[in-house]
Amino acid sequence: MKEQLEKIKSEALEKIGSSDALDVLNDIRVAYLGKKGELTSVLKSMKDVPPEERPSFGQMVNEARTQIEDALEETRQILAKKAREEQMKREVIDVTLPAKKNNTGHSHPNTIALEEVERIFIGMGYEVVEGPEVEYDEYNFEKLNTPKGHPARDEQDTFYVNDTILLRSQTSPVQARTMETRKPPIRIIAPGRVFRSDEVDATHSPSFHQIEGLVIDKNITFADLKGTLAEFAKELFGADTKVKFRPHHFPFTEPSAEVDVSCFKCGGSGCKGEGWIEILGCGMVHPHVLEMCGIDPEEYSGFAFGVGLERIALLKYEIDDMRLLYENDIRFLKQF
Ligand code: 2NL
Repeated sequence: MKEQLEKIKSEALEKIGSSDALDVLNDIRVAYLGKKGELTSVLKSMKDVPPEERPSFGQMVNEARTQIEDALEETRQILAKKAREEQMKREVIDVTLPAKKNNTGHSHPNTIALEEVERIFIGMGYEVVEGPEVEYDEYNFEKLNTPKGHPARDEQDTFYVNDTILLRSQTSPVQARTMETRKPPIRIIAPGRVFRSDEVDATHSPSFHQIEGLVIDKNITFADLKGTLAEFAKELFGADTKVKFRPHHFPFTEPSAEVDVSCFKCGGSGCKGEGWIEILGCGMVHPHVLEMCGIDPEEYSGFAFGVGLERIALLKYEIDDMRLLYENDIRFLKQF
């Protein structure tokens, strides 16, 4: 037994002495001192030792255990120090290297234009309201005086989920919902994504963005509409900008108009066009629309307008193809 103990001890010490890594050292600890370790099994066979020799044998086992433990600890410290030194060498930081470039990204031209339009109308006391992109036919068309079979449905043709649900072709349903749920005075703009069944080209996309505005109060007249949009055009395109109202037709407004601004490049004196650029559509909210949205047309009147966000962005930043706005090429986007 004693010889076996000596053998185990010297074997353990030798292995500890030649171990070169912390995990190897740990394996040695388990192999000798662990629950099923060699030294432990020697203790378990104590019953085979004659009773009178047991105390001295027990003491020997304990001494061997202490020696092995001390050797393990000593080697562990040496190896840990070595590992730390190697790690320090590997992780040297060269403080003289140039800093990594920080790519912070950039606002999209649509976003810049939207924030500009919002800033202008918020300055005039408007509130920004949003609503769902998936809408009921009822809110997108019916309540806006465009019943099934109305010719205006053709140019506003969109994508249908089923007979009653569609992707909104304008943000007017947001205004219809607002009229239904709030009492006038109402002064809101409703920006957001809209959809049309259009082929992609330089000026069309099946998904684009609109900003519509709505004002409802007592005694609102066409003069309020003209003054508001003239002010909007001046703020957006410069103080010298003039506006021209051309009679038009929309199902949801009466009378209706399209608005041109004097070309901010040639000042209205004639550029490659006639010096006027169309920017939006507008009109006095149709009494029937007011009625269908729960507002008494005898008591209240109002105006509404709709502008294409992409159209504003293309004009303002002199971009000649709408598709550039959707390609997400950072070399293009960071120019604005
Ligand atoms: C355009 C210009 C327009 C409206 C949108 C509107 C909304 C309600 C009531 C009345 Cl809830 N009108 N919006 C009015 C005039 C023009 O958009 O070119 N649209 C096709």
